[in-house]
Amino acid sequence: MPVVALIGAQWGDEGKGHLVDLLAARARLVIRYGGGNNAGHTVVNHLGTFKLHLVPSGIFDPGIVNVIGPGVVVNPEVLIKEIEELEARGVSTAKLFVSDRAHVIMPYHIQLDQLQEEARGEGRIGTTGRGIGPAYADKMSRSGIRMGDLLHEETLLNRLRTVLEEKNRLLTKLYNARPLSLHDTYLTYLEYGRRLANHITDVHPIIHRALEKDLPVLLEGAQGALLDIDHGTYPFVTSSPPGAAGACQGSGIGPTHINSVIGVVKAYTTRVGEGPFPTEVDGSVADVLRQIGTPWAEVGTTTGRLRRVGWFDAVMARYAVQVNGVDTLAITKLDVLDGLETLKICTGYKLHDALLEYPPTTTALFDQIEPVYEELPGWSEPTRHVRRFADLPEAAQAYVARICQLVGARLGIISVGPGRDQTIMVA
Ligand code: 2SA
Ligand code: MG
Repeated sequence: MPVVALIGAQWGDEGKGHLVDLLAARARLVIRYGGGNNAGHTVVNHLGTFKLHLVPSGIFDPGIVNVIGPGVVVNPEVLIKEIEELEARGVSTAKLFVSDRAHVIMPYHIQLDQLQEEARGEGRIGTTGRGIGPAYADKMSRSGIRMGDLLHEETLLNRLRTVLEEKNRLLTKLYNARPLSLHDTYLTYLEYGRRLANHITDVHPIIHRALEKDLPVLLEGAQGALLDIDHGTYPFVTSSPPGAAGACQGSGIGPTHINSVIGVVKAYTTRVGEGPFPTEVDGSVADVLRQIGTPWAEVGTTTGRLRRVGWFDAVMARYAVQVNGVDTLAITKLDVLDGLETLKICTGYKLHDALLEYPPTTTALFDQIEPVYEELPGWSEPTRHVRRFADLPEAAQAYVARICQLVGARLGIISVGPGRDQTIMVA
């Protein structure tokens, strides 16, 4: 494993955290490159169950350097809590580094995220309300505050003075909300800077040296390719590029360094928040897919929202594979399908008389399409305990093989449960 990007190839929640935890064992450097605490990775290992929002999943291995890259937006309060919790449970964060170039999620970003969602009414995106969109918008419009700024009193004060004036005008005039105090905000964020001072640094030399030495590097994706700001189901997307290109940009690693892109897909499909979802189902199949009552029920790690569920959509997944140059597929949660009599895979969309091979580019068109399904036989035997591909029920082998054929990537990993060992390494 030289340099591997592990990305979600659906709408997030594909079970990336579980795989990163597994693959991190082979890495020496794990980098989170995008998103913020809208991500929530559940990791179950020998130390227990952890829900990480910002800290890379390589943190459990003391031999691994973990980096929060320049492309991440960081809520320092959340990061501090996460570090304290890890330390309290015996996990060292001594080798956790946060890019001084990463942008800070400020209180007004969170406020604006929520106010904008309210203002959108019926057209709301269903954001996680964590300030992600406004923080990225400020970065792009060059009004952002960066993690490095928290370490310099004067820089922080000057930056805040300019930015807060504008934000307070927006909050009070447009949304009738209360203005933020320069003094309090300054002191709070200066204190965050002090608490994180040992972690905030220029991460470029760390990353560059690892590449020079050919050390195995894992780029840990958050969210999913279909939530991509450019290639996703806009406007029902997140405000960053969560895919392979984002892995390069958000870490500062050039594309020629990336040796493999692993796309993670669930054996079915889920989505939280609003937006198109052609293969969505309800009723008894949805109940099976949601796994309510189990610790791994389809409930968002970050917001606790019930996830929408549906059949595997090979049109969307193939598109994600193409856009991101995914060469290897990791198929998670195959065990959830145990016991279903027949399984459906969406192989195309019907739009009036035409058959589409690619996803539509607008929400209006998504409303008019009908998924075309292929039906495959299910299996009744439980797969939780299977550790070798050949030991899977034949129908399960055929199901995953068909997925790979349809999306155009080779099969690498199958997971059949939340535990680290509930994994089938195919190649
Ligand atoms: P935002 O808050 O601006 O990013 O919301 C915009 C849309 O993006 C969706 N969104 C997500 N959907 C699924 N999973 C997410 N995070 C995972 C989690 C972590 C992961 O478990 O929480 O898989 O990496 C995530 N984050 C954002 C959101 O629902 C809106 O539709
Ligand atoms: Mg998740």
